[in-house]
Amino acid sequence: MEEKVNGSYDADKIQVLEGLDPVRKRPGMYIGSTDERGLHHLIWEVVDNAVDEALAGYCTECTVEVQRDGSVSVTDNGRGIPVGEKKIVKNGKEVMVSAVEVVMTHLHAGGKFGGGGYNVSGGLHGVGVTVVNALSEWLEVEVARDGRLYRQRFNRGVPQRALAVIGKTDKCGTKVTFMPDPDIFETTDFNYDTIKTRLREVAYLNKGFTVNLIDSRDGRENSETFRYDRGILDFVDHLNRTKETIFPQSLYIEKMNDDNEVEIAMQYNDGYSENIYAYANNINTEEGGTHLDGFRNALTKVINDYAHANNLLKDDDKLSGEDVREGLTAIISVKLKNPQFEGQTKTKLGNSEMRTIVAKALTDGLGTYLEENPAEAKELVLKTITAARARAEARKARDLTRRKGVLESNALPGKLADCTDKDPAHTEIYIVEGDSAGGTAKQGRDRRFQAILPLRGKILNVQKARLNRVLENAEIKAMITAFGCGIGDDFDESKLRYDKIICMTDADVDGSHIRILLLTFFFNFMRPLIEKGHVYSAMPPLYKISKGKRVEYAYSDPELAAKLDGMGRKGCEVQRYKGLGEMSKDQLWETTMSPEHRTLIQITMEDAFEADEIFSTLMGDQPELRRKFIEENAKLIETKDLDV
Ligand code: 0RA
Repeated sequence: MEEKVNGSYDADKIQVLEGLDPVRKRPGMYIGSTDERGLHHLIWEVVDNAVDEALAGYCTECTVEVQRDGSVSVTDNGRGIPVGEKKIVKNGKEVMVSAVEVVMTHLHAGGKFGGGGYNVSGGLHGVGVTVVNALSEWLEVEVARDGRLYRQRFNRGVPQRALAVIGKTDKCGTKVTFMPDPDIFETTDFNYDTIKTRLREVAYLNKGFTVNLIDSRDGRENSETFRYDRGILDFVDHLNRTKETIFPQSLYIEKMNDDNEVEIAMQYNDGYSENIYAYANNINTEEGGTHLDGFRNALTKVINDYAHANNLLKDDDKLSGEDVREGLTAIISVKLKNPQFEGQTKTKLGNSEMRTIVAKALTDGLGTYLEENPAEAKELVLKTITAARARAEARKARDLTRRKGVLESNALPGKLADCTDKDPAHTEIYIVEGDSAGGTAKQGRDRRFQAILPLRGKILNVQKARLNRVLENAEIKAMITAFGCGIGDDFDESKLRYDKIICMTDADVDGSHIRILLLTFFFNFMRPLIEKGHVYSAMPPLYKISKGKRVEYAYSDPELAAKLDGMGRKGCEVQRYKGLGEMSKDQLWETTMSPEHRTLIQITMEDAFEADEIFSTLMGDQPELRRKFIEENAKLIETKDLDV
C-alpha cells in the first residue's frame, strides 16, 4: 500500500525507501529471477558499469575472474568510483560518507552524479552495482584514484566500516569482488560458457574494448580475451564464418548524434534463414522493438525501390519482407539516453523515435551502397526474386500436401506411442533414436503424460533444403504431425500437442549428430519452439556404478570420480553405457525419464544456432573449415577406458 507523504521531509521513511531491504525481499524485481539467469545478472550489472565508463571514453579494458572460492571479481580501468564525502541521511541523522558507500548502498545513486558527457547507461534494470551489493553475502570494492588505493567491505549490503585508504597506486579504476548470497539464489555456481557468451557479445558491441575472462576454480582453470576492432562487423563475419557470402565485404552503417547512436552491420549468405540480432544499450532485445521495425521496413522499401528503378522488377510486382531477409545476417545496435524497455521480459525497445532514426540510417547507407555497387545490387535483387519464386512454389507445395492431408491430418504417425492425458500443458514427447531404444522407452515411460516417437536412423539435413523437400522426409513428417503445431509461416504454438519436446539420443558421437540434426530442423522450421523453451535434451547417464546391492549413476567424469570417492572406491564396478539400448526399461525410467530424478537441458537459441553452424561446417562448401572442425573435436570421438 502506498502511503501519502504530506510534504514534510520524513528522513526515516526515505531511509527505508532507499535502503537495500526491498532488494533482498523481492530480488526478482531487480534482477528478473533468482535462478541461474538471475545469478549471472550480477556479473552483467557490474560489467555494465565498466562499459559505461568505456562509452564515456575513460575505460579500455575489463577483467572478469571467477575466483577459487566461487566469488567473482570485475576489474576495470575506468575513472574509479568517486571517493569524496557526501552528506546523506543515515538512521535519521545527517552524516558524511564516501561516494563509494553511497553508490553501494543507495538504489538511486547507481547513475552517475552530475551529468554531462555522453552517457547511455546499460543494465536491464538500471540499478547496477547497488543491487549486486544487496544480494551478495559479502562484497569488497577497491578503487584506484588520485594516486591512492581505497577499499571497503560490505556484508549483505551493510558496510563493515568506512572506506579506507590501503595504499598508493599510479593506476585508476574499480575492482568489485562479490560472493552471491546462497540465501537468495537457487544456485551460486557460475557457468563459464554463459559468462563467455555474454562477454564476447559485449566485446563485439563495443569495438576496441578488451574483455578478459579468467576461471580460477579448481579443475576448471581457463582464460580468454575478447577484443574486436571492427565491432559488430566482426560479429556478422563470425556468424557467417561457415557460409558463402554475397557481398565482397560486410556492410557497415553508422549514424551518431548527441542523443543516440545507430550501428548496423549486414551481409547476405547463400542459406535460407534470417539471422537478425537487435541490441539497445548492449542489451539483446529478444522481443524486438522500434529499432528492428525501422530496419525491416526500410530494408523492404530500399530493395523494392532499387529493383523497380532499375527495371529488375515489374512495376506491380513486390518483394515481401521475408524475401528480402532470406539469408540475411545483420546486427543492429543502438545506444540511446533513455531507453524504454517493454514486453514480457523487458527486452522490447519502445522508444518511437528509433523507428525513423534506424530506418533513415539503413535507407541512406544501403541505398548508397546499392547505387555505388551495381553488380552486387543486381545479384542481391536477383537473389530476393529467386526467394520470392521459391516461396510461391513452397506455398503451392504446402497447399498440395495440406490437401493430401500430410500436415493437418488427424492421423498420428503409426510409430508414435501417444500419452493418455490430452492436455498439452502436462504432456511431453520423447524423440528417441532407433527402434530398439524406442521400444525400451515405450515400456519404461509413464504413459499418462509421456509420448514416445522413435526415429529410424538419421533425419534429413534441412539446412540446404526448402520446404517442399523437407516435407518429403518421413521422419520429419512424423514429427510435424505428432507436434501438431505446423511449420514455417504456418507455425501455431497454440496447436502444440506437448509442452516439452525432449530429444533423447545416445551419449556418443552419433547421438550428438542426431541431436544436432533435430535442432537444425527446429531452428530452421519451428524456431518459436526453441524461443519459447519447449525443446529439451535428455541426459542419459554415462556410467553405472555398483557396489554390492547399491547402484548409482554418473552423468559426467567428474561426477563419476566424486561418486566413487563417496562409495569408498574399493569393490566398485563401473559400467560405461554405450547407448540407451543397454539400459533396462527401469533403468531408463529412473535415470533419464522420471521427472523426479532426470536432468533435462533446456535448449537455448544459442545452442540451436551453434548446431546450425556445426552443420554448415560439416556439410558446407568449405572443406578447410570441415577439416579444422574435425581436428578440434577429435577428442569427442576418442573413447575412454576406465580402470578402477
Ligand atoms: C559514479 C560516478 C562515476 C563513476 C562511477 C560511479 C563508476 C562506477 C563503477 C562500478 C564499477 N566500475 C565503475 N566505474 C565507475 C563518475 C566518475 C567521475 O566523475 O570521476
